Amino acid sequence: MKTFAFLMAGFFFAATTLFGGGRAETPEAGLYSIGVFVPGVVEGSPTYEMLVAGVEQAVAESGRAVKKVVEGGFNQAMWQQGLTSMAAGGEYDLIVTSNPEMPDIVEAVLESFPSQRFLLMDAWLPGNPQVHTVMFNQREQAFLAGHFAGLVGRSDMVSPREVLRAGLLAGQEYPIMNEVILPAYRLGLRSVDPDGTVDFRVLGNWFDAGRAAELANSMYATGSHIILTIAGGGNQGVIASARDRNGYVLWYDSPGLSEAPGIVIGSTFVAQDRSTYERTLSAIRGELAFGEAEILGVADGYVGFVEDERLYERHVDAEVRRAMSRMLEQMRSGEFYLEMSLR
Ligand code: RBF
Repeated sequence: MKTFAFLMAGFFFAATTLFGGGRAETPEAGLYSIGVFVPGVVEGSPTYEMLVAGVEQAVAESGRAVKKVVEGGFNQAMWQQGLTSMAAGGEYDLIVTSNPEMPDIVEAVLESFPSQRFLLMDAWLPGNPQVHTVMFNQREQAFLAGHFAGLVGRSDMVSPREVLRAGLLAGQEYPIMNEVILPAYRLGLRSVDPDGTVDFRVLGNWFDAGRAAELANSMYATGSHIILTIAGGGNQGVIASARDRNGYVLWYDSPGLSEAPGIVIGSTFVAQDRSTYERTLSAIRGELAFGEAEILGVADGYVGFVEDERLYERHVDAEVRRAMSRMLEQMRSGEFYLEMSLR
């Protein structure tokens, strides 16, 4: 048996040498090659910063992978072309990307390059044998944000008000935003004040901090005590407005309290960095289950609310923190669960 294996190895060696079927003998030969396609730009977008960090960590730990990051820019009409040229080059064992619109684009690219493999974060595409997707339970995440907005609105941290009003600024409208994040944020707010309303505004892009500040000014002026901002680089405009208007800000995807201490007073998070790291490392090791679509939530430890930070203790009333802890505990234990249903 040993002899047979040895002979076979010898044959393949000869075959690749003679017929040139093997890869070129560059110093990188044998390394697992990863392309990261960022639909937007990395800087200022929490989910994309975590995406790149996760891949970097997996590459470093594996010791046998390389990665290249390609920024697709803000013109969404160009994304399919950008991703197609990455697949066409044939140099990537895996392409990693992230956002809920990517499945459609990836399926289109796969029609031309059916052997390309993809890891899609913050996305949902079950049953495609070339693709593994990871979606976070944004219903739970946005509910936590809304619940916190409600608790703050009923605390001594703001002037008393009859009916609560909380802002939500989105970079753009998309199904997960309109059908999951917005309603769940409202549900969370109404778990504290059944009459509470959400002032939902759309920036129209993921970068215009000046316009974001104008929208935030208007939201604070019309009674919102806090704004949940999911607007990429626009988030900085909301912080600037909050500083001027004495308002509060809620951060969404990455722990954000240090973005503006005392102004960003609450932050949900998704472990996009950790989950990207784990899945990328599995892919490098040949262990990732392609064809599978995961949904990760609070009970799994991949969605949460930042509690363990000095800034949180310093700037948020103890009563609010206690109520928030109780809610989180119920969600972690599975006693309270919000389903993330998807098309
Ligand atoms: N989030 C960002 O922080 N920056 C972006 O540039 C960005 N671009 C997006 C583009 C599209 C088409 C969609 C659907 C979402 C985008 N998001 C962006 C939102 C992000 O993927 C995620 O849904 C939110 O961060 C909420 O978790």
